[in-house]
Amino acid sequence: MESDSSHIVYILGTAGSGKSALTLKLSGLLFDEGWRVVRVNMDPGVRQLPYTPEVDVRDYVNLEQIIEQYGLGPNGALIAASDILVTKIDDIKKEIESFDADYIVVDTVGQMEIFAYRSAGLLFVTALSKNSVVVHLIDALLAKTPASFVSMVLLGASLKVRFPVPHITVLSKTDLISEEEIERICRWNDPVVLADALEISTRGQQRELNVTLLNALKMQGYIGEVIPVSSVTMDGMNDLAGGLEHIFDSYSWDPEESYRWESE
Ligand SMILES: Nc1nc2c(ncn2[C@@H]2O[C@H](COP(=O)(O)OP(=O)(O)OP(=O)(O)O)[C@@H](O)[C@H]2O)c(=O)[nH]1
Ligand SMILES: [Mg+2]
Repeated sequence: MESDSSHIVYILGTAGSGKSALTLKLSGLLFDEGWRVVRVNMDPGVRQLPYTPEVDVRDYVNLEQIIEQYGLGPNGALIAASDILVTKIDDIKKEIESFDADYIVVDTVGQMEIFAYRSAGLLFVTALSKNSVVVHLIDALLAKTPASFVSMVLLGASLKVRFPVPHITVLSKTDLISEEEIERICRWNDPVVLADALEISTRGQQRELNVTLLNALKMQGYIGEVIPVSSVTMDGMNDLAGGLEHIFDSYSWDPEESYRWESE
């Protein structure tokens, strides 16, 4: 792995999909492997975290104060906070860089759309490092049927459109479902298997829409490997760390072309 720049791992996923727990466990594993790791909390509204972040956006923006000052509700305040954070990117970047870490694991805000679809998230990804990977968590409990799996893959595709960096898809919280269910969901990365499953489990307009979407996702290469991971049992955590290392080892950066990743 190159040592001249840090590798940034953005953990994204729907609310409660296990982002913070994965931040704790993945960074712990990377640390045990001998890497210098920094954990960044990007959620200005979080009250409790399962880890103590080395860099914390709550040091840069005070959500309670924003709520009081502007009379905003919690979501409006989060949006305002993310806009304020944009003005502090340089300071946050400096703080992160001061650790001279190999890996920077970024735990993003619970309301995924705030990081994913507002300008702040993209500005951070662009500003922080050339070597970035998005880890998209699909909550195992939300992906048990073929149609719900397609919905989650679509969400992942919209993240790929938004963040032109390599992505890894993780099926999170796998300890909450059976081995058979894990295997079945992971096999759906084969569009033929998924199409068969949709054929059986959906009907009418829902089936038509799902199959059309599936074909589009397949054509664009948006359906790929899913790594099953549990932050409770640590099952799959080594596979995730290995997947990250593999991507970072073959990462190439061309400032002329924005982000680009050349696979081997
Ligand atoms: N069984 C099980 N529970 C998990 C796992 N990962 C997280 N959890 C639990 O799921 C809940 C949400 O986990 P978090 O890590 O806070 O999820 P999050 O995506 O950071 O949540 P928000 O930031 O609020 O969106 C907590 O009660 C965790 O203990 C897992 O792998 N297995
Ligand atoms: Mg969280």
